Amino acid sequence: MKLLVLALALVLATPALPASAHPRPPRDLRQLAQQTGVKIGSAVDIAALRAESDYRKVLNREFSHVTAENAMKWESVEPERGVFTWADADTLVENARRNHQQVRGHTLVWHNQLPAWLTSGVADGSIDATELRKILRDHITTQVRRYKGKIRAWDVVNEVVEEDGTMRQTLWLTHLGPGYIADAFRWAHKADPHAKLYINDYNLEWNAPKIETTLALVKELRAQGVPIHGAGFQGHLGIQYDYPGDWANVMRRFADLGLEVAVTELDVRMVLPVTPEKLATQATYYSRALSDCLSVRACREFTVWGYTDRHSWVPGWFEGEGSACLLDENLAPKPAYRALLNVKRPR
Ligand code: 9MR
Repeated sequence: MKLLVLALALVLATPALPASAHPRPPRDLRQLAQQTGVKIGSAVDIAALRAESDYRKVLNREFSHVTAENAMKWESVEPERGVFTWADADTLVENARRNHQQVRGHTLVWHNQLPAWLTSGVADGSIDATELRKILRDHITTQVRRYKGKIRAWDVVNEVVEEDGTMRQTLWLTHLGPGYIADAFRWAHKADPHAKLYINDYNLEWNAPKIETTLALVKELRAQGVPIHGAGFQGHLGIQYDYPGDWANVMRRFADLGLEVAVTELDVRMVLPVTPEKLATQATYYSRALSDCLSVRACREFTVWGYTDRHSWVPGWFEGEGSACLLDENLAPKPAYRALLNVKRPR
C-alpha cells in the first residue's frame, strides 16, 4: 500500500510536459501523414487492388494519396483510336474516394506507353502535325474533364528534359515544337481549373543540367502566365549510389519560383541478395527523403512507387536488383517502413 501511495505521489509530482514535447509515434503512415501535414502516397497496381484483399487492405490503411501506376497512361485509356477503356482508372478513383485518399493523375503527356495507333500513325505520316496537336488537346481535355474535382494533382508533362539538359526529342517536340508544353498545361487547366498541374521527372533530385533546364523552363512558363503549379521528383534511388544530398535545396529552388513540390515515385533499390546491412542503408535513404520533403514548406506529397516488393517495377527493369519497397512480398514492414514512422517535421 505504502509503495502504491509513493508511486502515485511520484506520478503526481512529475510536471506534465506539453503534448508536443513527447508526441506519440504514429501508428502507421496515415497517422504520420496527419501528424506531419504531408500526404503519404503509393502507386497502385489495379489488378492487385482488385484481386488481392491483403494488398487492398494495407493500401487503404496506410496511404492517404494514390497514383495509378499504369492505368491512366494513354495506352491504357485509349488503346484503339476513339475506344476508351476507363474501367481501371475509374476503379482507382472510386477506391480512393471511399478510403479518403487524394489522387495524383499520371500522366498526360509522355513519350512512353503511347498507344500503337498514335505512334504508328505519326511514323507513317497518316497523322500530320495539325492533327497530332488536335489529338493531344482532345486527349488532355477528355481525361482531365472525366476526373474533374477528383484529382488533386496531374503530372501534365513527364520526363521532358534529357540528362544532358537538352529538351528530350520526343514525338511531341519534333512534330509540335516546344510550344506543346505550354499548350498542355493550358488545356489541362481549362478542363479542371482546381487541379494542381505538375512537371515531373527522374534524376531531378541531383542532375545539374536537368535541374537547370527544368528551372529555366518553369521560369519561362510562369513568365508567360502558363498555369504550372508543381514540380514532381520521381526519386528512383538505389543504395549503390550516393543519396542525393542536395535534394532539399533543389526542392527549395523550385519552391522559390512559386511552385509546390512533391516526391512522386520514390523507391530505393539494391543489388540482390538482400542483407540486414542493405536494408538498414535503404531505411536511411527513405527517411532522408521524407526529412528532405518535410524540411521544405512547399513539399506537399510523399509518394512511393509501389509499397510492396510483391508488385514492383524494379526486378523487371534492373537485372539482379530488387527489394526496393517499404514492405516485403508478404506485406511485412521492412526497416525502411519503421524508419519513416520515426521521422519528425523539423521545427
Ligand atoms: O512502374 C511502371 C511499369 O509498370 C511500366 O512497365 C513502365 C513502362 O514505362 O512504367 C513504370 O512507371 C514509370 C512511371 O510511369 C514514370 N517514371 C518512371 C516509372 C518507372 O519506370
